[in-house]
Amino acid sequence: MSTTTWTVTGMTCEHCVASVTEELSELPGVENVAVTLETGTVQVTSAGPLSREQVGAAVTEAGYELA
Ligand SMILES: [Cu+2]
Repeated sequence: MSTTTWTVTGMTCEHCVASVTEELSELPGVENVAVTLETGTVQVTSAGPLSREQVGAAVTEAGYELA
């Protein structure tokens, strides 16, 4: 199990949180996604480590950017 905290720029409301959570949840092995809107951070727990490219692509897909 691997847990990594990423910083995402551009999230402003619960809709943003839902979009990012949905896209990140689709990555292989992801078991939990916890977004903290106040700090713009996303904690992703997955079966194995995820690359910055994978996470970045999912965040971009949602319409935001990895810091
Ligand atoms: Cu929003």
